[in-house]
Amino acid sequence: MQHTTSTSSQDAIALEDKYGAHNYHPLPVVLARGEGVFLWDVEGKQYYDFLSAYSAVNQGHCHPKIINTLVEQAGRLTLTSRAFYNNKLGECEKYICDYFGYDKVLLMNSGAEAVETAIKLARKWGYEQKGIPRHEAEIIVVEQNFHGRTTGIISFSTDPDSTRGFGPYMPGYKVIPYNNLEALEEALQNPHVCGFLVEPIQGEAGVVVPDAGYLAAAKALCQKHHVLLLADEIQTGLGRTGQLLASCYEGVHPDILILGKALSGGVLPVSAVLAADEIMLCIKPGEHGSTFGGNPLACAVAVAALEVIREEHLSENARMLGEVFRHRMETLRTTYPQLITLVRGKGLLNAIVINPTPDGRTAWDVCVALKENGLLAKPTHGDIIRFAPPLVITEEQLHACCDIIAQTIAEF
Ligand code: IF1
Repeated sequence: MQHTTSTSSQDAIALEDKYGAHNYHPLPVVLARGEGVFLWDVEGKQYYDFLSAYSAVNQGHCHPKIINTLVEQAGRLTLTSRAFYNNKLGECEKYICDYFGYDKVLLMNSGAEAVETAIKLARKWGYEQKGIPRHEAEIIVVEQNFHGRTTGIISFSTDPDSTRGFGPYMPGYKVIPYNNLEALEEALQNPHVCGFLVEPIQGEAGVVVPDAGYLAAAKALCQKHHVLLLADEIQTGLGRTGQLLASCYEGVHPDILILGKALSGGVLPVSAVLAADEIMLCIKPGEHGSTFGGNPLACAVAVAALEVIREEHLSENARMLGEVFRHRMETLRTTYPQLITLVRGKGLLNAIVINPTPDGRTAWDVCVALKENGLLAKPTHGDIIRFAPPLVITEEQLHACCDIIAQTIAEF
C-alpha cells in the first residue's frame, strides 16, 4: 500500500497549480490515504492529522462503520430528488431530531447552504410570527465571523479577503463586536431584528473563546426581545469542543441550530438546520430546497456518523484530551515564551499564537517543520496555528503528537 498512485508529490502539486483555480495556498503535502488519526502522502510518509479537514472528520478518516454504510447504501439508492419520498430521509430526520432535541430538521449539503437556510428561516419567522414589515428584517452578526463563502454570507463578513472585489453586498445585517453583551443589547433595541447569528467559539478567527456565560446571556437577551438565537455549530458541534454542542456548556438550546462538517464524518457534504415547529413550518413547499439535500446516501451516512460520536464517546474523549493537550502546550509556552504567546481552546479545538522569530520565521514555517516531523496543521491569520485532531485520538497518540510539536518548537 506504499504507492497508491504513481504520481509524485511534485507532479500533483504542479497539476493543481496549472489546472485548478488558485483559491487556496496549501501546505506542500499530497495526501493519498487516511485511516483514523493518520494520513499518508503519495510517497508513503505517515502523518498525524491535526486539522481533521477543518473538523469534518471528527470520527477519524475512513471510519469503517461510516464507510460500510456508505458503500452499502451507494449500491442501493443514492439520489431521487425531493420530488419523491425516499425510505431513508424520514428515518434520518427522526434520528437527528431525537439526538439534538428539536421538533424538525431541514437537510442541506454544505455548511454555507445551511447558514443561508437558517437566515431565510429567521427572516420568514420574523415576517410571519413577529410581524416585521416587508424587507425590513435585520440579523445581528459579530465581527470576525466566519459562516461560509456565498455572496449572501460574505455580505456580513469583516474579513477583507472574503469580501474584497465581490460586492455589491446584501443589506439586512448589523455587525457588533463578539463577546460584548452591551453591544448586543443595544442592537436588539431595533424592533425589526429577527435573529442573532453567532459561533459559540469562533473558528476561523483563530479559536476565539468568549467569556463564560456569554452565550447563555445572549440567549436570554434574545428571548427578552423576541429574537431567535441562530447558533452556527458547523465547526464547534458534534463533540469537537468536548460536548455534543459547544452550546451545551452553557445549557443553551439555540432556536435555530446549524450543523455541517462532521455530520457525515467527512464522507460527503451533509448539513442541517434544526428548529421548533413554529419556526420551521414558516417555510412552505416550494419556498426552499436543494437537489441533493436529504438524499438517501447522505441520510444513511449521517445516522452512522452520529452513532459513532455517541458509541465511541467522542465528546468525552475530546473534553478529557483537550485538558491534556492544553496542559502540554502551556508547559511549552512557559519554556518558549518568545515564540508561543498564547494557548487557547476548548476540547480538541485549540490554537497557539506564534510570535515571528527574529529572523522572520512565522507560523507557516512552523507548520512546514511540523509536516517534516510527521504532523499536519495549518496556520491561519499569519500567526495562529489551529490544532484539531480527529476525536478518536488516544491519549498515547496525543502525547506522541505533543512530543512532535515540542521537538519542532525546540528547533526554532
Ligand atoms: C474554507 C476556517 C475552518 C465554518 C462555520 C460555516 C462554514 C464554516 C463556523 C461553511 C466553514 C471552513 C471552510 C474552509 C475553511 C474552514 C474553516 F478556516 F475558515 F475557519 F473550518 F476552520 N460555519 N469553515 O467554520 O461551511 O460551506 O465550507 O461547508 O476553506 O473556506 P462550508
